[in-house]
Amino acid sequence: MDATIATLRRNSLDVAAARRRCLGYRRRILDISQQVGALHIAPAFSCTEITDILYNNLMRRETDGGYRDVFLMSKGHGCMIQYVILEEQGVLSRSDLDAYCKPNGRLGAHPDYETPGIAASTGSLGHGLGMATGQAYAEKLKNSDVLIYCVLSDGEFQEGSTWEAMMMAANLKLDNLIAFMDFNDFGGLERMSDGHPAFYPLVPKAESFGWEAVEVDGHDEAAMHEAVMARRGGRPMLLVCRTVKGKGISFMENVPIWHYRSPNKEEYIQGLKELASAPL
Ligand SMILES: Cc1ncc(C[n+]2csc(CCOP(=O)(O)OP(=O)(O)O)c2C)c(N)n1
Repeated sequence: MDATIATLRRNSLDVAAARRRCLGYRRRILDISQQVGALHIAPAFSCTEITDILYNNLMRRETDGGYRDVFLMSKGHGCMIQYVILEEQGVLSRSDLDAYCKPNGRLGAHPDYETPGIAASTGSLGHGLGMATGQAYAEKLKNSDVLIYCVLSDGEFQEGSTWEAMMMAANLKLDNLIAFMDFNDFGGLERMSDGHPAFYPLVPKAESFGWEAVEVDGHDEAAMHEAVMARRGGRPMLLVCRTVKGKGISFMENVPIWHYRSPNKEEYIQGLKELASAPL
């Protein structure tokens, strides 16, 4: 491997720092929600810790500060968390975020690959894992050690294309592909467990498709870190991350309308208060 490349795998995880960062990201998303009429808050809060651990711990960086590994947000409507992390890292600017979903702004409600820091255009659910599979295969063909990380929703497993990608990634033994399923049990406005009971159990199902699979708490970065570090390898890996849609603000948690609604002034202030008093 190229010796000039910093292959810093951050094996240690500062859990308190991660909690502080995630509270900050949630606050920033709430602030942005006051600039626009609708914003996918709950989907972003559901995968805040997942996205944080990927950007701030698991993905390796090059010496120039850019990422060596690739992040692909398949559940495109969760992109607010990606935007605020990219803002913190200086890849996107404050004015980019202030112009979110406004005329002439470059950030829309779903990620666009022409935006700095965004690897793929997503939002049409069910395509991200296929794109990640293709990208992981391309890296294999190049004999590179780049890892492809994909965050996808449980709702995306209603799409046949996700299962096709599961099968293909296993056929190709893509052990450089690690997928995090944001398993909040909501696929749109209904619970997956109500509408799709055949979806369960998830870990044996993924294993029967040839994946290494493990179920973890998707808001517990230490648990996710440990699971990835314990990866056996030789196959693609799926982390089934148990999450709460709208995590962090009591009146948003598991309440379907917060999939896309922006809080009014009172709700915004209440949300800020809850975040301010959240345990670190
Ligand atoms: C192919 C496709 N069908 C329908 C939609 C409309 N849609 C937007 S979000 C969503 C479901 C949200 O549930 P999930 O994907 O599980 O995400 P999360 O609960 O994490 O927000 C749907 C059906 C879409 N974006 N793409």
